[in-house]
Amino acid sequence: MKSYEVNFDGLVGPTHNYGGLSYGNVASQSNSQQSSNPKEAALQGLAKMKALMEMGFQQGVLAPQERPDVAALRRLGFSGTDAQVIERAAKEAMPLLVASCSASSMWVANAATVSPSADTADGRVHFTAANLNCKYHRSIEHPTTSRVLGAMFANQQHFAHHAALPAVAQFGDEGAANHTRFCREYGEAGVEFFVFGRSAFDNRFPAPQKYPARQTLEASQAVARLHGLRDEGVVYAQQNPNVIDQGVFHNDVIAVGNGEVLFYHEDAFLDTDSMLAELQSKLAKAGGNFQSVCVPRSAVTVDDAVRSYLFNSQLLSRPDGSMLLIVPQECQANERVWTYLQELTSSGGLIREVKVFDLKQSMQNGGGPACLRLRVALNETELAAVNPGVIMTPPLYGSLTAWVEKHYRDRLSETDLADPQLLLECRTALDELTQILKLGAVYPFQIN
Ligand code: SUG
Repeated sequence: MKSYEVNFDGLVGPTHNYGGLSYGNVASQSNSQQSSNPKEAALQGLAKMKALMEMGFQQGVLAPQERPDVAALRRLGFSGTDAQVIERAAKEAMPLLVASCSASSMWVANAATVSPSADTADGRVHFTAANLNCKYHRSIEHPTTSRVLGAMFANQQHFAHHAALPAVAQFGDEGAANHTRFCREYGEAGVEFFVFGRSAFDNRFPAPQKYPARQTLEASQAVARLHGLRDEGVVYAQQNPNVIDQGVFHNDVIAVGNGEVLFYHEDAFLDTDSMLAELQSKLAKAGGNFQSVCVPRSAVTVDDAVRSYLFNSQLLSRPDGSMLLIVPQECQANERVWTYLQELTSSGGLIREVKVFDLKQSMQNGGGPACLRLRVALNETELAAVNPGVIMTPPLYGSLTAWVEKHYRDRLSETDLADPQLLLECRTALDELTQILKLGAVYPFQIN
């Protein structure tokens, strides 16, 4: 049976703004308080989805969340009508209003960890929503993420959904941003590669000194258990704590994998040699031939990687077996990175082509091409069981761009977040979106 990797991209929500909310994420911190352009952000994301669809890849779309999150503000003690809740939060605790307005759910690589049916004990595709517990503005995403994923992958014969892990730092889980899967074919059993930043219970693992390590080993292990993965199909590796301290807040800022290939920076991991040997031997048992492409620090520094997002790229398999790398424009702007990419694609290796996308609106918050997509490997039967409303087609692209043009502002600054009109605009837009994507009622304002 045919199988595919389907990329579900996060649609940027109408409150996209630069809140400076993510300590440890260099772009988020350095662009704090700049005014944003939500319309441009959403259109840039849609242009990437359209381009991949036109190149023949399976492409889907994941809906944004309801923001401002009035229910979250109520849990923090703000009361009255919805407009009063926003007004009081703006007056008494602006940082909490900013957090409750973040459009951060666009970075759907953090929505969940997904294991394809070929890897799991019960032969279903498993999803665990990420608790994103390291940052308040992201920790409020998972209840709606679960409802949206449930509406997209509703068929219980093929899809199993797990609630987010316990909401404590010991089980900090950032989803697929720290998870890669190696395989010969998407429909065959593979090796799931979980990368963690620290251990919550075992102090033999070194932790970063400056910035938080968001993913724990214990969270990754819990996800592997929930999904029913076999020990022979799992490899755990620790991120180098020094690169976390240089702004590598997720492993997908320093490494990307696809098929049998891992593309990574020399400084990305601790114990790289034993990790590569384990990946090689476990993939060999699954019938695959593991290959790695190491980018040396002499060619590209960690700082170059963090600024250009070279590794936050999408590594895609083409029908002839070769691979294509989807990178953000910032890679072209960095001379060392661009030179490296020219050499890589002309070296006769597997990665033959680079395509550049303008994702500046998202990039300024630390979200590149890979952050914006959640990969779900599906066989033909499973793909047919996905809610067809969320699969990208030329008419859906047309409807979504018209929807963005109609509802989104082209400028948003912090003071605009306090405007009660913004809440009404967002709810009107999202109500229409659930009809376009045929999701049913998934947002708090539609349910309560
Ligand atoms: O969690 N930025 C996100 C970026 C997530 C990128 N995802 C991956 N690497 N997979 C984060 O730090 C910034 C929001 C702000 O500052 O307004 C933010 O949440």
